[in-house]
Amino acid sequence: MNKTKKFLGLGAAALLAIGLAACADKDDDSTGKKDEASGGSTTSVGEAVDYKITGIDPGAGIMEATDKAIEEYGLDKWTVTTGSGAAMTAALKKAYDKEEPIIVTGWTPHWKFAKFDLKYLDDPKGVYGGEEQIHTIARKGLKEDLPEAYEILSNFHWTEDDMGSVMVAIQDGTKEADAARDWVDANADKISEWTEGVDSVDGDKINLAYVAWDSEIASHNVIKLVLEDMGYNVTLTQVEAGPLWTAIADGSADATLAAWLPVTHKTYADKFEGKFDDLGISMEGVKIGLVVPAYMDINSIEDLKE
Ligand code: PBE
Repeated sequence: MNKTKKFLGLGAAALLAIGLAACADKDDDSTGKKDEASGGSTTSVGEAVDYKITGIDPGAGIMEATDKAIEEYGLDKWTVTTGSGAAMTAALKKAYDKEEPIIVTGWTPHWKFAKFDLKYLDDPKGVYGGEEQIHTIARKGLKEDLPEAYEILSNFHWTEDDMGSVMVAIQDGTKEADAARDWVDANADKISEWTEGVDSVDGDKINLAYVAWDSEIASHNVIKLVLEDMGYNVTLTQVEAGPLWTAIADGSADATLAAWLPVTHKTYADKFEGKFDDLGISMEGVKIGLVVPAYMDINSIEDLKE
């Protein structure tokens, strides 16, 4: 089942309606690649976006994959800009509101699919992998030092709709902690599955590290509350992706919910092999790739060569 569609369908019907209404207004000519038959000058997608893919933070796995895509698809004129998840979505919104072409490094789950009508570019060479999974990883020794937290973190799993509802609430202006609290309060049954039979503790400290990607902001704020409700004193430490994996490997952070595998963070997982515990999968069927507004008339990464 197409997870993006599922997220749209179940997660944010009202937002989708707004998205579709906006979409119906789109002018077919504003595709970034003018129709040759219309007699106008032909602008390639590359020319229209100055041969730039709008990227995120340099340590993200999707940035490494995009460098590889540029090489493997022979996109010699192209570069990927660096920034952040927030800068990428701001650029996407700006272009979308003006129906201008833009190509971003994108991933699912993400609220942008609920707010904008977007599509992934096909990746026939499979550079971005297929279905990815989000793993929870911890430092060596956490199991012995904080066994209750280790068990809760191992049990933690949720769906794209769960994460989507937290992400959309944050995007709509709810404070991160409040959006997480609302979800936790509404999902006591799920949380009791993760905590069932686990003893509560008395203020033990745990340090969770994460990167400021919208998906990970949502998951870490939720698990923080779950662990706090079990008696933990939780610190969330925001870092870049490289330092995140290093912190787990050297033990300066206890755990993270931000490990995307098998492709996205393969370089980090290989580099630190044997230096972290994989506590399992919290979400299946996630995805990374190049994402464009649906009004652009390109469908494949190969179309960027033109
Ligand atoms: N992301 C979100 C991350 C993993 C989670 C896709 C931006 C990355 O590319 O490393």
